[in-house]
Parts: sequence; C-alpha cells; structure tokens
Amino acid sequence: MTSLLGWLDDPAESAGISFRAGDGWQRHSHRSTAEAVLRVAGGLRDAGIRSGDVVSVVLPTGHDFVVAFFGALAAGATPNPIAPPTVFAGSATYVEQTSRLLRAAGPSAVLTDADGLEPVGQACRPIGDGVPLLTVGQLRSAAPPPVRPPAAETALLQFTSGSTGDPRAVEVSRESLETNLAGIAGWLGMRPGDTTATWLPVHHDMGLIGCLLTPVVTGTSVLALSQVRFVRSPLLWLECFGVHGATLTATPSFGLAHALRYVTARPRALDGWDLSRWRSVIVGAERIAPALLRRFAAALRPWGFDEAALCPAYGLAESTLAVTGVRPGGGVRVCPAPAGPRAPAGRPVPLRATAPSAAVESPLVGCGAPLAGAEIRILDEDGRDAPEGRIGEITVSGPCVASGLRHRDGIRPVTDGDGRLRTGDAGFLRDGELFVVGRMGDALKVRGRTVFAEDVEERVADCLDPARHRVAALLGTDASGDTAVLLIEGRVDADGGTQVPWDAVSAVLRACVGAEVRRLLFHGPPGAIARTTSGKPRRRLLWQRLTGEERPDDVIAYTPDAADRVEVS
Ligand code: 1ZZ
Repeated sequence: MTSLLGWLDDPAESAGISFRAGDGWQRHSHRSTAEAVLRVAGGLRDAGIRSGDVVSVVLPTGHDFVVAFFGALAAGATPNPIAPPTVFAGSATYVEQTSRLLRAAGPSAVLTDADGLEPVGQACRPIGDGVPLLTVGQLRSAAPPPVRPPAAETALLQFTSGSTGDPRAVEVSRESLETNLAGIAGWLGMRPGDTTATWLPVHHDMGLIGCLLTPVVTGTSVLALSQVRFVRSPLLWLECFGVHGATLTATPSFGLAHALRYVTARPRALDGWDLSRWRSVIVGAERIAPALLRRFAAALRPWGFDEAALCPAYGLAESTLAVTGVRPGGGVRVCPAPAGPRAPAGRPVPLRATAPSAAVESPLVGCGAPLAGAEIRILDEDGRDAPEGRIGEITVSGPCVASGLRHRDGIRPVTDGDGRLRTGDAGFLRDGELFVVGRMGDALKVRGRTVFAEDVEERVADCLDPARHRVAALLGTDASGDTAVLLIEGRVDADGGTQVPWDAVSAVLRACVGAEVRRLLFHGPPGAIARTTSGKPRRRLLWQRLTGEERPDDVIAYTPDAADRVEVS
C-alpha cells in the first residue's frame, strides 16, 4: 500500500511540483513542499484543529493548495477540496453554492488565500462565526507540530461531480485512498523519473487523486497548469510532453478534442518536439469516441506519439477514483454496442482495425480491467448477474468503495444491502474488460431499445463543426410523453445565423429516437450547456430549463423543416 504521508519522512529533492506561472514554471521540490506542509499542519493545530476534524480547502491549482491539502492531513484532519472563486469571484451564485457545500461538509476550519477571503468569507457566514477562515500564507510561518498527530480515518471528503444542487460529499477512508493510489501507481508502472502533466481541477477526483496525490506519494514529479490556461492554449499541456519530457497524464474526452482542434489548426506548432516519451494518456470521466482516439493518435504521430499510450479508464468519486483502466501499451479495443439489453455485444477489435463508418452505430471503447482490488458485476433489470456481453448496471465492490456520503441531513451508505455500489452507469463486460454505455437515468426506452443520451450526442456531433458547436441531449418523459431535447451551443453570427445544419441534425435525432418521440431542438450561446465543475453536462437542470417555463431568453427554439414534424414548445 502507498502511504499518504510516508513521503514527508524522506521527501525527494530531485522530484517536485512545477506550476505554470506567467510565462514560465515555478518549481517546488518535494523536500521544500514537505517543510511547508509540516508548518501548515502546525498552524492548523495552533488554530485548534484536532484529529478527525474536517478542513475545507478552497484554493486554485497552485502550491498553496498542495500544502493546505497535505497540511490538513498531517494535522490529523480530513481535507475537503472545494472549487475556488476564480471564475465567479464575488458572484452571488458562487457564494450560495459554496455555502451549500460548506454546510454539507461541516468543516472546523476553512483554508483559502488572500483572493478568496472576501467571497469565501461570505460563503462561510451561514456555517457560523466559530469556524475560522485562514489563509495558507498565515500558516506557512508556524512551527511544525512537535509530535505527528494520529492520521484521520477519513482521509478525504470529496464532493461528487453533480454536487451543485444538493451537495453530496463522499467520505473516503485512508485505506481506500491508499489502495487506490497504489492501484494507479501499479497500473501505470510509475517509476522514478516519471512526470505527470495535468490541467485538471484539483478539487475533482481525477485531478486531485490521479494527477496530484499519486505522483507526490510515489515521489515523482508534476507539471500543473490551471484549466483556464489549458482552455486558452492546450499547447501548454502538449509542451509538457514535447519539451519537458512528461510521461503521464489524464483527461476527459473533451480535453483531447480541444487539443486536437488546436493542433489541426496549427500543424507547425509542434515542430521540433519529441512526444515519444509520453507513455500514457488516461482518458475517462465521460463517453470516449473511438474516432476521437484515432484522430488524436494520427495527428500527433509525426512527433513520435505512440497510439499504445492511449489508456481509456472508468471510475467515480464514490469508489475513490479509478475502477478500471487499460494498461499503457495494452492497446485500445472497440466493440459495437449490443442492439438491446437481451442481445450480446459483438467481439471487440483493436482500435487500429476500425475505420470511421457511418454504418457502425456508436461503437464503444474498452475501459480496461478492474484495478485496486475492485470487483465489477453487471446487473440486469431484475438485479441478477447479466451474462457476458449484455448491458446492465455497473456495480462495484472492493476496498475503494467509499464508507459513506455526507449529506445535509447526515451520513448515508453508498452501497446496497449486498455491499455493492450501484453506479447508475450502464455497461457490459467482454473478456474481463469493461465497456461503459452511458448514464441509465439519461436514457429513453424506444420500442424496447434503450437509447442513451451519449449515443445521441455522439451522432449529432458528427454533423457539427467541433470548433464551433457543442451538444447536449436530454431524454426523458414528462406530461407530454417521451421527449428528446437537443441543446446546441455556439456563437451567433452578426446576422443571427448559427451555422447549425438543422435539417441534418433533426434527421439524426429522428433516426436515434424514432418519429414517435417528441423532439425539441434549441440553440444557445456558448456556456448555455450548464456543466458540473468537472465538465459533465447538468442534464437534469437543462431538462428543467428547456422543457419548463423558465427557459433562458438567449436560448432559441428551432423548427427546421415542417415536413420533419419537429415539435417546438
Ligand atoms: P466522477 C494518472 N464516467 O469522472 C491519473 N468514466 O469521477 C489516473 N463515462 O465521480 C486517473 N466512460 O466525477 C484515473 N470511461 O464521475 C482516472 O463519470 C480514471 O457516469 C477515470 O459514474 C476516472 C473518472 C472519474 C470521474 C463519475 C461518472 C461515472 C460515469 C462517468 C467515468 C467514464 C464515464 C463513460 C468512462
């Protein structure tokens, strides 16, 4: 098992964490970080923090975050990362959402920085005056605790990605976290000299556990940049591999798509770089399209990128982070989806043996075999084990499944009576490998066939300009019956044009859900697709907005073709 705080006893000088600041990188060796961590731990103890207390850490990607997180752990407390006020500084929405998160977490102290004092201070008001709001700067000059306090049993309180409305904080035990860290390190074969490059938010499981904690506890290096910088220029992320020799990274599909668009538009930007040391890019957190992986690998091949570095993975905060993953060098496999819950999936084939084909309906990418002691079972509609290759609900059991969900009204178990985590995700197993199909709650049954929102999005996206448009599909049933809603976001030209090929989009939607399902098409400006802090579409909220009475003024409804019988409310 990989110890969470063991690295503090013998921190490496040669490895460290570098943050992108201005035009360069600011490096902190693990040794200097360890010193700062122990000081912050001492400062927290001086402020009255005791073993088992929760410390909410509301900071952006940066060294302060790292020392606050590990400082809370070294003080015997449970760190609870919360998104910082970078984007919505001072806005009422940020303050209100953060208040809700703080109420659910119940911290004994809140850590931020000078920029956070005002908005985070406002968010703290409802949790009472007794909870100190401290800056990491204040604590960095404290003396380390004379004796290392006992470590808390709960090593992390992390919010699930849908935690914006009704916050749910997952309690991750030390054993679960250390098992997952060791599982990730073993899966990726992490070794001295490795460097993980990351732009993922540090308050989300994949950015925090995968890209920050794993490298730190294994004594390897990190190159970290903020998500805002990545969005502005994904070249900074690619530069980590091409120029600075980074070997590992993780990203949701949209990150790969963003980098691919950038490189395609500026083919000379990578000239002189060497991507051959890049050993693994973990892709997870949302549906992975085989075509995207193929295009990404082909676009970067001239600079030495090896397709075998693509490692699709599946995981969720309720099971700490990683549940399954393809090993570096293991190769991506693609499988046609089963035609229905009772039909078995076809045989998987290697990614390179597949070609873009409109005839293949939403082929799925294999997300590898279970790791970190996870056991996966697929349950059919009657709660029985589904046979190999058949779609059912993915359930997870094992040492990384969280001990509970902290909620406004107390703590709830995350498992069912049999100790299994019901993920709400549909998928199937083939030759021991997991294929993820989509969220069960975002699907619609049409003539006995289940249509997933992810399938619709993938097929509609094929007829859109990826540099301009993004799409969210919402499927459900309301008083008007079965309904499919499409929201396409993108710029509106000066003449009011959206450049959306509405007839084609409408035809694809009809082909996906059938003519009998009510279909509503909308266009909204960039940002109209509300997302969680980890980038997933907030489908329930969008459904309420678009089918209810409170549709935002800047969202326009479309009736592309009268003959198409698209109904617009
Ligand atoms: P979250 C070096 N989902 O998204 C770094 N995977 O958690 C190692 N849907 O709780 C990092 N296909 O926010 C290892 N492949 O959401 C990282 O997301 C391994 O609906 C991947 O229920 C970790 C992702 C963590 C994450 C969980 C939900 C799931 C599912 C969806 C995750 C997916 C995927 C399709 C995948």
